[in-house]
Amino acid sequence: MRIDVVSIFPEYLSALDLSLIGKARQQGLLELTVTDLREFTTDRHRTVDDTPYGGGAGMVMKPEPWAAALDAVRERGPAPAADPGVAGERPVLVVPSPAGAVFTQATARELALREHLVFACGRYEGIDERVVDWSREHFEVRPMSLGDYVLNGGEVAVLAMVEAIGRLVPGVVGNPESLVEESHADGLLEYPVYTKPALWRDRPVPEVLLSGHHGRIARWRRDRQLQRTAARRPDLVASLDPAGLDRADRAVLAEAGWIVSGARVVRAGDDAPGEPVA
Ligand code: 6GU
Repeated sequence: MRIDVVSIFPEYLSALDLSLIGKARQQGLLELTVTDLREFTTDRHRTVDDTPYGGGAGMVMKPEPWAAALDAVRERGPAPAADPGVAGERPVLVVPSPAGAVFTQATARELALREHLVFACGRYEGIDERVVDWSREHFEVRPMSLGDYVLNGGEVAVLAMVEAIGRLVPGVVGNPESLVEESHADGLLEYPVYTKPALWRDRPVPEVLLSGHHGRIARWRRDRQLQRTAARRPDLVASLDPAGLDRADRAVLAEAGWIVSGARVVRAGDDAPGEPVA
């Protein structure tokens, strides 16, 4: 996979030299290039922003440097792959913005399958919208947000997105099994984990985990996932597919105040008995 990041603060992205992602780059699993947007300015002051048409606070990123930078990145992109499944596919242009669609584990899984990802880090009030429109001629454009809060620019969001995507690229995470049992893998939060010592500051590790009984351990972990998700992320519980819930799952959810009604999981009391049952 090839990843390009365009930013006026390339040093921000130096964290991608470290840890798992840094190692994947050294191993050639990920090819990552950070490009300084100011290299594509033409004036003496290397200007990347200007005042907004229509007035208002803040500055807007000018279109010309962005177009030149994105042209350069596109030309440096991977040659059409030998695999007919990816040959000829357009690069993805991720535009980090609090006004984007929310970036989820499903987004990370989807983007991990792509050949070439380009991240356009905006600063100030954002990039002139015409850059985004024009980019659709050459890229699959994906405005993406980390969540409902505002950062000063896209760089920190790109660090998060590249890490979430990069670890799903085959070979980047040493033991692929660790990707199966983690938070969001199956729409639930991860179960709590423990290590030695078995007794620490008067607190024992839950006994079942020392039992060696794999079936009971799996059930205990599943129960904790369901309880934790119900307590912390009711939005995720409401998105569960009842087809994936066995009797024991349903009992745990009922204890937490959630019942299966037709094809949905709903808060007990919110079920609509008049509705047709799927
Ligand atoms: Cl992707 N960018 C910015 N600037 N702020 C954000 C964000 C992205 N996601 C949440 N807040």
